[in-house]
Amino acid sequence: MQLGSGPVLMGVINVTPDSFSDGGLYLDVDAAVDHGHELARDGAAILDVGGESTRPGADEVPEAEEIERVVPVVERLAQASGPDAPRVSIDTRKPRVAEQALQAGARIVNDVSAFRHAPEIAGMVASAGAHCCLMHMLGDPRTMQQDPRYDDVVSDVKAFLEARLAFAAGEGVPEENVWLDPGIGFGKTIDHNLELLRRLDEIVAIGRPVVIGTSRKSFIGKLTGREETDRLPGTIATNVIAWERGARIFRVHDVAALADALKVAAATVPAEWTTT
Ligand code: HH2
Repeated sequence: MQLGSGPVLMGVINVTPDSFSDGGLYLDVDAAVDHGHELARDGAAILDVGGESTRPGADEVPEAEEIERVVPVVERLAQASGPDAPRVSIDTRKPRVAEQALQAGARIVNDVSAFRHAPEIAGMVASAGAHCCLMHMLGDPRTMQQDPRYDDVVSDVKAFLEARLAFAAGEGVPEENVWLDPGIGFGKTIDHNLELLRRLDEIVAIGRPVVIGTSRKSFIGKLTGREETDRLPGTIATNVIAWERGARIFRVHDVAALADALKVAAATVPAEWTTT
């Protein structure tokens, strides 16, 4: 997928009953597909479909249930054609979900475990000629917010992402098909999240496109005192800063607002480096 030099919006479609900010809204296939079309009209180049919440403390969803939730949605969203049709991404850690979503037309696997949960997904991505997003997470969603500690959060996350990039490449995924994500909120305190945003250029220096996901997250709630759906101003601030620090792909719920904000940010501070 050619990224070009501007910001790329990845719209979130949670086909779950329990996601932290929109759980239950898009559990029905038609509602999820309609929402995907709306996000695409608002400017999303990527639609990220997920069937398991990764909020702190969330329980795992059985593989068969996750497949039932997401595959019909992926299939319908992937039918859109034409040069401006959005690419569908599958947000999963599970091999059969990834496999069936790729068969149904997903072109990106967004794995919050960076292929640690199921290393065989790397080979599936390689054979499908798909892209992947590899994200940093300390532990797993059940335990990740229990006293997370790092020597230096940015250096530790950077070393992890370099190692996972090397793993993916070793399994046959071309490096140019790998995107990296520091995993804001995944086993991190407020200070860890802020430090990662402040020093995001160090993660960008790995040389792969960086995905950033701050949308509506709890550190914004803690800083502003706002509930999940009132965190748009904080979401905009963090994404604009991430753009200025070199992030290229922005995983957000509120695509229309972020498209405007990032358009203005990119006109003010153009990307310093481009990669595909
Ligand atoms: N955040 C969430 C889920 N998937 N993937 C990437 N690459 N980066 C992220 O920051 C990221 C992600 C959590 O947000 P959401 O999907 O809205 O919530 P939930 O996990 O409760 O469904």
